Amino acid sequence: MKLYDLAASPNTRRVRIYLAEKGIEIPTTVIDMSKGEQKTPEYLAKNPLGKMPVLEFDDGTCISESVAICSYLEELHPEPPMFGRNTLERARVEMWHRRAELEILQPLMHAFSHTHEMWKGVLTQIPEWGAECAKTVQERYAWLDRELEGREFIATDDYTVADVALQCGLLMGKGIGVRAPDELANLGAWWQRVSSRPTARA
Ligand SMILES: N[C@@H](CCC(=O)N[C@@H](CS)C(=O)NCC(=O)O)C(=O)O
Repeated sequence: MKLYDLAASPNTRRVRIYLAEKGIEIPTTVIDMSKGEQKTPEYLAKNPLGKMPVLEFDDGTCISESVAICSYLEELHPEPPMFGRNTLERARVEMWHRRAELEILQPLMHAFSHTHEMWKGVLTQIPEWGAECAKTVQERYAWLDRELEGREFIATDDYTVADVALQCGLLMGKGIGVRAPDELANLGAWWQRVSSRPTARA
C-alpha cells in the first residue's frame, strides 16, 4: 500500500492524523502541487480528478477521497473506533463528517482557490465568490460554537474522523486568514483539545 500525500494539504492531513491515531504506518509518495504533479498523466491514471490523497494498493487499485480511505482502513484496524461505537454514533459521525466537508472544508477551498495567486490560470477565479465563501465559513464557525456547548468532541464522546476533518478545516482557515474569532469560547476550547493531541502535527 502507498499513500499519495502533500504536507500542506488539509485533506491528506485528515488521513495522516487518522493513521497516527491508529498507529498505522503506510509508505508515502509526495505529490508537489506547486509543480502540477497532480495533473500528470501518471497521477491522473490514479485519480482522474487530479486530487490528493490517493491510497494505492500493490496491484495498482486506487481509492481517493479521504473519508473512503479512512473508512477502508477502519475495517482493517477497528481499534480505537473513529467512526462511532454503535449505529447511532456511526450516524452522528457521518452527519458531522459530511458537515465538516460540505460546510467548512469546501467553502474554505473556494475562499482560497478563488482569491489566491497560486490558482490563477488553474481555474476561472471569481474573487467575489471567494469572499462570499469566507463569509459563510465565519457564520459556520458561530454555528459550530453553539453546537459545541457542553460537548468535548463534535459527534460523540470520542475523538472521531468528524473532529479530524473539522480540525483540518480550522487549520486551513488559520492558514488562509479565515480564522475563527477568539470570542467563540466553545470552539476555542474544542480547538485546544484537538490541536494538543500528539497526532495533531501528523
Ligand atoms: N474530497 C476530497 C478533496 C481532495 C482535495 O481537494 N485535495 C486537494 C488538496 S487538499 C487537491 O489535491 N487539490 C489539487 C487540485 O485540485 O488540483 C477528499 O476528501 O479527499
